[in-house]
Amino acid sequence: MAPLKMLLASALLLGSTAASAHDYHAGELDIAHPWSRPLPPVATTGVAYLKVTNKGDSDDVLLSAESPVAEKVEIHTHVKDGDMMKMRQLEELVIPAHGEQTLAPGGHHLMLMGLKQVPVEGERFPVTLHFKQAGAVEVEVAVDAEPDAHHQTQHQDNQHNH
Ligand SMILES: [Cu+2]
Repeated sequence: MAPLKMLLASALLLGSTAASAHDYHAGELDIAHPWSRPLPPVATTGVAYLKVTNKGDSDDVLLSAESPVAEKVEIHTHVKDGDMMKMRQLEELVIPAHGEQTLAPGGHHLMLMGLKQVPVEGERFPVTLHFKQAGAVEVEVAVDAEPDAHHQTQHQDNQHNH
C-alpha cells in the first residue's frame, strides 16, 4: 500500500498549492492565477494581473474587460520613455496561437479605473474578460500582497496618474 499512500500525500500537496493559485479554462484558453495587490482605502485605481495561454491553432484577442468593483477596466501596457516607464492603453491584446500573454507588474495589466470597492488582502473580486474567440470569461481576482516574490518590481503601478 506504500505507493498509494505516497500518491495520496502528493495529491494533498497539490491540493494545497491549488488553493492559492487558481485557473480558468474557456475554449482553447487557460487563464492562470488572476491577482491584484491590496490597496489603501483611498485608492481610486487598481491593477489586476493574470496569464493567458492559448492552446488553439488560431489567435485569440482580449478585447475588453469589466468588473463590478470599477467604473471601467482598461487594458494597459508599460512602455519605456527614457528612464521612465509609462502606461499606455491598448485597444486589444492578441494571445497568439500556441502562445501566451502574461499580465504582470511592469508589463501588461488590467487597469481598474474608478474603484468602487478597494481590493482587500485575502478577498477576491470578479472580472469578466471578453475574448474574440473564447467569448466572455468571468474570473475571480485574488488579492494577494506577495503572490510571487520572483516577480516583484520597483514599479508601483497604482501611483501612476491617468
Ligand atoms: Cu495602467
